[in-house]
Amino acid sequence: MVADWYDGVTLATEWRPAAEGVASRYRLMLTNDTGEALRDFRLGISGPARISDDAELVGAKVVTQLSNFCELAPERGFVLAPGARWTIDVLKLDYPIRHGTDGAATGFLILADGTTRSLRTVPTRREGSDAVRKKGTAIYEVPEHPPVPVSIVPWPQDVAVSGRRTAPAGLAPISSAVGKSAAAAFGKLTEKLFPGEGLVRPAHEGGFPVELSVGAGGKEGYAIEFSAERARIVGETETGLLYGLITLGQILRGARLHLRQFNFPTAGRIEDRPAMAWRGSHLDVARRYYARDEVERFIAILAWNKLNVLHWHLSDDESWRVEIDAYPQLTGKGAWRGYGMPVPPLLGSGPERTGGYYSKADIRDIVAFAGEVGVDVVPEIDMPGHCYAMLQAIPALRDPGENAPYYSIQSFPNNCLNPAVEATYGVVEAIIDEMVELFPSRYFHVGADEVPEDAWHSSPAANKLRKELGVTGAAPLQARFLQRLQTYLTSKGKLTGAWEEASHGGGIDKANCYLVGWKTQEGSQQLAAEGYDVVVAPGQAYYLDMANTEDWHECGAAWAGWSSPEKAYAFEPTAGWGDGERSRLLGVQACIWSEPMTDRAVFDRLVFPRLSAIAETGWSSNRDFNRFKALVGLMPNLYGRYEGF
Ligand code: TNX
Repeated sequence: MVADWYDGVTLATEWRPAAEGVASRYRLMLTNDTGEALRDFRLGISGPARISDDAELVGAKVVTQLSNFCELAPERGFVLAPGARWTIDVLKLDYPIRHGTDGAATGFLILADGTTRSLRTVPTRREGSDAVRKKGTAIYEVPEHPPVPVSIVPWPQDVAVSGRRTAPAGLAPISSAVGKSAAAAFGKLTEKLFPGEGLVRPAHEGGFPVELSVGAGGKEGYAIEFSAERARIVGETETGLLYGLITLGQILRGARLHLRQFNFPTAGRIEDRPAMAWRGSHLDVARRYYARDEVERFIAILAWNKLNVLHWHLSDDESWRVEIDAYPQLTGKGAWRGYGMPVPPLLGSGPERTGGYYSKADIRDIVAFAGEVGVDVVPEIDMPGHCYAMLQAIPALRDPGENAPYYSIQSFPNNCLNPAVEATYGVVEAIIDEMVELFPSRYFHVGADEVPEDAWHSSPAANKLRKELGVTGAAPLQARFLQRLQTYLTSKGKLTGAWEEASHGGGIDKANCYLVGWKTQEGSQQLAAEGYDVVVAPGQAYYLDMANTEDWHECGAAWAGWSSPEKAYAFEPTAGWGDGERSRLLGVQACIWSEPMTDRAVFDRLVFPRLSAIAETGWSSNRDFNRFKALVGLMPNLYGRYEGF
């Protein structure tokens, strides 16, 4: 009989930080309350913290390890008696645990016959602290006396409104040929974001008439004129008109939900246009899979923040997420993780097969919806680094002569496409061919980040190429690889996007690319000085996987520090840049890396309201945190999880 393992066996983990004279210690405790003795088993864990194979362990030994997946075995013949506890002390981790979400999120038993049993795994505790992990978006209460009469995020360029009327029940956009798609897009947006609120309603249900008309405004600008009986939005494009409707929708929600604090104006004007052209958010769907519905709601949230780019991180070491007809194994093997599978459980995924991918039909729908709401979807296939899942799916792309490992920063062995293996180009070009059919964006992002310095060091093919080129190390080979990809993408009419490391080892053609600066603000400035078009997204301020504060009980990562909403808001993307450098700025972007998002409430805590803080930097020429704080509580989050719920 199989005991009720899930309830009966518990994995608890505890972190003791290093202090004077005391080394750090990561302790794993497995308790058996099944009433049966457990024997012949091993423990599997996954969660961001990594136990390296050279870690000093007391109470267990490492059987296998891959990045943050680890299989631990007790001594031979070990029996965990009913009521007993097995304690494992790990005395060396690759990096200290700074927040609870760094610890093991999933534990499971591996039995002698190779089958697995999930365990109850309790959140990692810090020794001496019983603080409960914070989850859900922090609450931003609307103050009794907000500093502005209308609720709009990001704040417009010029607000000169007056008068006050009871908030109308809903908006009734009146579109002729003009504004038809803006009105339809606004309907879809409000349905997704605020179902049941009836923000759009026809005249016979009391909808407030909103005329949509053509006029100057630029690509995304608009003006709204208020009168007691109607509002008129003037825009040059459907996106401008949609942005006008969004502004009006925000004003309406504020006035309706907080009638004492906010107004619905009866006179005056709002004039608005964005400060920056590129206002993006990156979303890593490789570390964690987000279903189509989640991605679409996320896109709707971007639009509600007047963000206009989704940088969609579709592949990484941990998975491959795009259906490619020519290589079905990419998703067949690469989209899934599980015990005994080509990609093991990672980052808290359990022993069971989990994952998913976007079919071509899904992608077409997502991209079409994004287009309707003014969001350009820039796909990213991360190459040549971060390719463990891809190489597990297509092992023929490895150099068969390569006989020694190198490790990525996340500790994946030999995870880079090899620039000296000619077959690589055929595969990558076939992938690009299929993807350019799906993504109409002018841009295609090819990754280029975090290739280890010693990548391909034991590959005879790579060493031969190095010799021919008279170069050493990985960077020049990576640059060559990227240059070939860029030439191919250019032939397809695409501009190449990449992370900042694409500038290393000789770089790529500056005329047909943009780079995302992620390490530091000065690094972005340097790229601009070198003549690259730049999107600024430094880890210290714009990485929404970093925790909101230093506190243990805040969720999130810590390698780039922490960033409160206020800090993200206050960040000046081009502080200290000269005019020439500024002319290279495309804009700003939030980066949502998913390693810590073991739980959707963690997502809501990490992403909101910082996403809106970055949106306001991208849009507004007039920033004020006090105003932002008073208004941002009205902005939607992805899962409806708020602190305390
Ligand atoms: C660095 S930023 C990475 C990602 C990680 C991220 C976590 C970048 C281009 N590479 O692979 O997910 O840090 O913050």
